[in-house]
Amino acid sequence: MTDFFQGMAPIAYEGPDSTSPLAFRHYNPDEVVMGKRMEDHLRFAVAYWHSFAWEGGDPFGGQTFERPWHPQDEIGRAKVKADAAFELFDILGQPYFCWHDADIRPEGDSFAASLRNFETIIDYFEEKMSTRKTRLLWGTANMFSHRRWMSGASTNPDPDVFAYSAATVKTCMDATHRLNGENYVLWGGREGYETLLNTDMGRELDHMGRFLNMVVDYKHKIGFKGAILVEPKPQEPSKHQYDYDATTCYGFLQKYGLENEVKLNLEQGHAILAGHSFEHEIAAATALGVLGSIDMNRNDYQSGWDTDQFPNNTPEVALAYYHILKDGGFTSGGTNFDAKLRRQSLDAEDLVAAHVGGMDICARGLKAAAAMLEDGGLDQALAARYAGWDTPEAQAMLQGDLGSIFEQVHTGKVDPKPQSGRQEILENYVNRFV
Ligand code: XLS
Ligand code: NI
Ligand code: NI
Repeated sequence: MTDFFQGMAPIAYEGPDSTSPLAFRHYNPDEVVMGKRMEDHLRFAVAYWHSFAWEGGDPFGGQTFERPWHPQDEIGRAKVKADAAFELFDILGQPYFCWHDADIRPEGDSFAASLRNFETIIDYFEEKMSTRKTRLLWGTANMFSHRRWMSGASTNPDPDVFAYSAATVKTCMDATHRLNGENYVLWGGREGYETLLNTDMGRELDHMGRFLNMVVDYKHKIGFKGAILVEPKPQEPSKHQYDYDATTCYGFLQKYGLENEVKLNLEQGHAILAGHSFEHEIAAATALGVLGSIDMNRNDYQSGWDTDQFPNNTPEVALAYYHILKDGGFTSGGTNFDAKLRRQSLDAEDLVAAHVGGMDICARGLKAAAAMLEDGGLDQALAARYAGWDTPEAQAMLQGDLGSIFEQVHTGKVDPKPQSGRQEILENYVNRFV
């Protein structure tokens, strides 16, 4: 036991009228929504990097947090950090967590030394997980913070860095497999460029495609049953990242023969950076059959950065879950809070309250999404809007060619009559539920 959370009690569901700052008003794990427990729908995860590794710095100033596990350069303190992390998991009762190798272990002075530290902590996690219900949603490798990755990981012009990346991902996949992780994620923060003047884009994409094929081969070799997920983001830290957004990723996966092997981990803030909405990214991934998991957070709409704030906008979250539920809900994926405190939020209580609020917003969004689906209003509107395609003539046209279609139109058998898209009516409809 650390004294970081000062013996805080597990958070309980108290219902919408509760005025307690540390109670769930909407997240009731056992409540059944569309035939499934809320906990099993939402599959919440705490992100180790934001909640335990990040020290409160920003581009203009350093550390603001003072935690019992700082400085994070020593294995004993990495264990204290793990103790505190599992205390938070117990307080929140969320079923999952996620990590990067670099979040959980101190960097050693060689690859082998870092790996020893990593394995020590994986052992420590395994022991803690053996007495709890906490599970691993996904593991990943941090191949963007250390200076060796400054010019990319698998897309680095230096083959030695490609090799170091392959070895690193192997160790992270091994550890994820050992802890029964349900997915393995690759986010390529430095897989992109700062300037095209020094970048051979075609070669870098080929290397990235080859690398991802090696990852998939290794998954099968070790019998890892989880999903391999790529996380799109258009920029930051690189000026341009190759995994720009969902549809760009899909094109990449297709080119390298991976569209049936790899799915996407979509993040709210990354969607916004790409000039999309979160529901756009989810709808695109479901249309292409590659929805894997989500990183839930929100961006500040004024700053233009990936501010990774905890979600607090029910309508946005409701539309995201609407598309997820419509797709059948998560299988191996879940809702990872890739979200961090503001750097002035110094206290342990802030960390707990941030997750409680985020979990509640997601629960509200999920309930609203389920109510919309059960009511069926949006589905009916879609069916009505596309009803013209239900006729045999319209279906036959899809098998036809430009010439035969021309004949139909030219002889006057076809005469388009514009109809309302009913956008405001549909927006009003959604507002009844959120
Ligand atoms: C950064 C990404 C990162 C990934 C995991 O913007 O969201 O946190 O989720 O590497
Ligand atoms: Ni992010
Ligand atoms: Ni993320």
